[in-house]
Amino acid sequence: MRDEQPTVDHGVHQRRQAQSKKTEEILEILSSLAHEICSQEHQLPRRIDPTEGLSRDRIGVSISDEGHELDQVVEALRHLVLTTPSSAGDNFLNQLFGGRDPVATLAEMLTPILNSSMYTFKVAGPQVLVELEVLNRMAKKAGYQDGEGTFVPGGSIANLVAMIIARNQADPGARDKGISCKQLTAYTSDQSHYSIKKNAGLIGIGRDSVRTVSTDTRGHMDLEDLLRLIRCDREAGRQPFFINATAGTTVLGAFDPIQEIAAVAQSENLWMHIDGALGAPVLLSERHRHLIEGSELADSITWNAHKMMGVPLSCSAILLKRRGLLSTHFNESATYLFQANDDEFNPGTRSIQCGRRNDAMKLWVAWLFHGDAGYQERINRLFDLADYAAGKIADDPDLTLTIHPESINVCFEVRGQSSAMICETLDSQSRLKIGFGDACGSSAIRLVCVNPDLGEEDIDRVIAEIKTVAATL
Ligand code: ABU
Repeated sequence: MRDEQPTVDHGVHQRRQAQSKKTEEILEILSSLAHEICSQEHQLPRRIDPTEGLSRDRIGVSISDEGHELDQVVEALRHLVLTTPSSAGDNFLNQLFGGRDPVATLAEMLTPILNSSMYTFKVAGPQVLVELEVLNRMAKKAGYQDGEGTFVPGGSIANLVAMIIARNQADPGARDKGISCKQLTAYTSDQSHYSIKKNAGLIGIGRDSVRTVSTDTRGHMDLEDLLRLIRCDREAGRQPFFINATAGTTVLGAFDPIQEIAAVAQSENLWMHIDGALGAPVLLSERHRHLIEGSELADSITWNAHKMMGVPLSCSAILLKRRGLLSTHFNESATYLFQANDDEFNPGTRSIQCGRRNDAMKLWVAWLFHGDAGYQERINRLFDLADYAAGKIADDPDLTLTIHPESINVCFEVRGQSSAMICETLDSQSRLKIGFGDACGSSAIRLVCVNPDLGEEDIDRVIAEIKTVAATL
């Protein structure tokens, strides 16, 4: 509750009343549009041709010098949102996120109303404490007893933060003077996310300084190949500095052998990072935690709560085992900004960004509501759904299961048919959004079981739709 306000003069009072009326009107529109979106989200909208652009014909108005009346703008907005695919519907299986957690969504909808920036306690108040609480909880779950973390705009940036710190630790002058070790080299598997290579270009070591380690038939990093590449690079005078292990690869959902990779990182004195953008939340499941056993041995871990934990995008954290590294590598002096409070409560001193939206409140509220137990149940349910889908596919003579899924991504092919063509046709006919990827040497449909609100009957329906469309090609 707010403390009693001082009395205000008549003009100020009238202005505040007018502002409050406008806000009320906007909140009513928000509620009405949100209801409309939710009531229609299980039906994918007709796919539009992007080359047609946002024509006045389609939207009703265009951006102009003069602007438009609010009711015209609201009508344009209504048209836009109702022709936008919702990722919460039961025909959306295209990404590593999907569905809607209503409690997390409630907090997310309040986030822009507060419109905090998470750099200082002065501006964000108790939101800073909320952020510290969820980051500490995630770090503890990863096995970091004195860890730290920060929220970032997505898994790619979380991996970037890890690579920057690893580079600076390997080449201590890099932050102030630029890179002096010219041949810093990173290692990641051929199944890992593209951000590792992209980030190598961003941190000044060059994309060609990333070694692609081969994988076994289940998509796990091959340790012998990892050791061979490190040795070759050392013999060639390069300086290995970073190994990325993936916990939940993008296509197969495979988990690299964390403990074994950690042993290599330790013996070779390399930074070990875990890209757990997809898979880190298995830490919350007793049944599946073994997949990431040894996480406490890694120096850093990426954890996206907007995937398996179902929090609205984006909700990505980078966690560090050693407290203090974020400040060492990201703090800058800014007397116009950091004016009060201990830096512990000014997260901007530990962040790659300056202005930063609040991604913590929605996770905090969801975690308050579900507890560890609710998340365990959710994660177990996702794995069970994937297991069910894999069983149906394996038993179907028209389908080929790529491998039995290690987590929630089920990859398969329709015999004799192009996975790309099937996915494109399903999308063009607004039946299903589902993607495909290179899996164990061929192109497979990737069914991601990330929405716990789907039932077994939805999996049956999705497989039937895929087969129906495949039969028409
Ligand atoms: N950032 C994950 C890659 C996108 C996806 O496959 O959902």
